[in-house]
Amino acid sequence: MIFNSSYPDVEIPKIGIYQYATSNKNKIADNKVIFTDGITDEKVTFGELKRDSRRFAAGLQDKLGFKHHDVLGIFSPNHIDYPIVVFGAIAAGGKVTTVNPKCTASEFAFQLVDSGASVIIVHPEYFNTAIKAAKEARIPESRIILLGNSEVRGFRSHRSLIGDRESEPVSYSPEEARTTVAFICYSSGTTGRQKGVEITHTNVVANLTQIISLGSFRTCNIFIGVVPFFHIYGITFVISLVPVLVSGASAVILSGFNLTTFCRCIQKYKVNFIYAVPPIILELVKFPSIESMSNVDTVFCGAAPLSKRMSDDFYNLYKIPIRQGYGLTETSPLITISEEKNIVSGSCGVLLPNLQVKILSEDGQELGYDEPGELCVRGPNVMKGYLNNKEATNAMIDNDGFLHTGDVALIDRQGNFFIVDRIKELIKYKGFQVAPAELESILLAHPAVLDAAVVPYISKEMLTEYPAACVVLDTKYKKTLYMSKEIRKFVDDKVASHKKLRGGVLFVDSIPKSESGKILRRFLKEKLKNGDIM
Ligand code: 4UU
Repeated sequence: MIFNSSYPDVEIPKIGIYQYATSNKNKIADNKVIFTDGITDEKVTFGELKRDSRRFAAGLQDKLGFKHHDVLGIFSPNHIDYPIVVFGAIAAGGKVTTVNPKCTASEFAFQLVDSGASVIIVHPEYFNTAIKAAKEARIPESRIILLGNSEVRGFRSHRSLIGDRESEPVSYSPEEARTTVAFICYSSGTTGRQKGVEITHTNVVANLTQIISLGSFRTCNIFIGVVPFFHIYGITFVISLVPVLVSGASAVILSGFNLTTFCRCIQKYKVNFIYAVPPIILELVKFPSIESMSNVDTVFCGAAPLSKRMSDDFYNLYKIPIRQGYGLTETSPLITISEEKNIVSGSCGVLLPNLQVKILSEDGQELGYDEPGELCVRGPNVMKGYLNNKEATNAMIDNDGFLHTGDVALIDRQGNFFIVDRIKELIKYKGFQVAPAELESILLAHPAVLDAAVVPYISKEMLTEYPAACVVLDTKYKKTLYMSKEIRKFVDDKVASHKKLRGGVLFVDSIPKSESGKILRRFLKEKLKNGDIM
């Protein structure tokens, strides 16, 4: 059966992201502060966001020849100027590819080349990596721009591009909004390596309209934005769209999570709405800080599984129920959300309006209520496709327009969704994606490794998954702790921090595979539970 949202469909404005975000339906004053840097207390008002993003768009056009459909890559932790850069590129009619600042130079270069980026905006701290990546991606150094004020070795800052001219933001017809790509985010989807997810203007506008239509954000006025802006969670939620759209809202921005700073900011800025991922919830449970949470009425958690037990422990301590959201980069991002007045512990909520879902059994039959199966979803927030990869797009979106999520879900008769398992290869370390295929190809390049598979080691204690390698060693080598360390170092030196083999190495005699050569990961996951991991 097909499950429909219990909410009536809402009308999705068929306009560009910039027009939607600045349409100012809520009559927000230009001098209203919408972003505050939680460390430096620097502020950006609604008027400044509009003015500086238009001026930055003009700078990109006049000084770098940035044109409609050009791609800008941003390589930075959360920063008060991040939204201005993103809105500027969008106002100029460009696309934005957001890059995890922890990426190595090669990983960054891959994303630059794959997305076709022609301009790099980099946080000064990550400048050296950007220089190397630009060289590898053959992007001239003159197109590397530093985020903020500082100018290093003659490289321009993005603020120096902000002159007096304000560019008129590019606007789109309904058809153009539907088909024009605004963001190219990277995700491995259900299988293989990272791929560029093409997210259109309508995808983003649709998802925000779907979420806002539930009225959930009515009472919330101060958000804290620690979820990374490069990730789809950060892009659509914290990068100003929600704060701007919701009357009177503002967001406190932090560049990373540190429990003490986080709690201090919540108290200082009287934050009432927290966006979190499960590891943040875990920290708040392990090291309770009841006092700092006195203004908080909403805690929102997503991007990875949160157990019922952890939700309940949190509630018992703070008396705040956790609202969950579930989604994918490929669905721009949200599919389900817990209703404000009906939060079911352990559930990731109910289906957003305008969405339809089917639950499929292993042999492709449509299932009913209370029957777990693969969740497939159709609606206006489903991505356009994977960039230059028709095959991967067709493998994920079926002929009826349903996107196959690779997650196993169960829907109860009240319409509550529960994510019970994941059948795709993807590993989520603290909400960050790790694609096993990428680590496997590195492992196979090690002279001692005959075959390898990477699977998640589930740490109940840390509430996350660690990438662990199952390795078949060449008989010339010994299965020792030394060998395991050597293999880990071999991989860890080549990848961003969240991809490191924190789950260790398990030496096995063979990698079980199906007749078609697919790694039987479930079997290896079981093996890890009892194996002698080194
Ligand atoms: C169990 O993680 C995301 C997007 C998350 C998101 C965004 C905005 C959550 C709440 C929100 O408000 O995207 P990706 O592409 O990095 O990873 C997608 C995968 C899913 O397929 C699923 O396996 O991350 C897992 N996931 C979850 N699992 C995401 N949310 C949840 C969840 N419970 N609540």
